[in-house]
Amino acid sequence: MKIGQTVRWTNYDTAIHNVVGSGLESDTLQQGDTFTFTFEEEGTYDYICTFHPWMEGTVIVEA
Ligand SMILES: [Cu+2]
Repeated sequence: MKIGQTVRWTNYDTAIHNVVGSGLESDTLQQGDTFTFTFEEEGTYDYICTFHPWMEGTVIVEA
């Protein structure tokens, strides 16, 4: 991604999930809920779902 771009996470699952780590901290996402975050700094952002810590992701932001 480029600096200034936004990611939107949407929970399509019936289970609850969230997005936590590297400065990201969503509320608990019920089915149909979304979480958006605009990345203003270069870097590698690793995150997990704290309810299911094996669910992990990475966003890489470049200038
Ligand atoms: Cu989860």
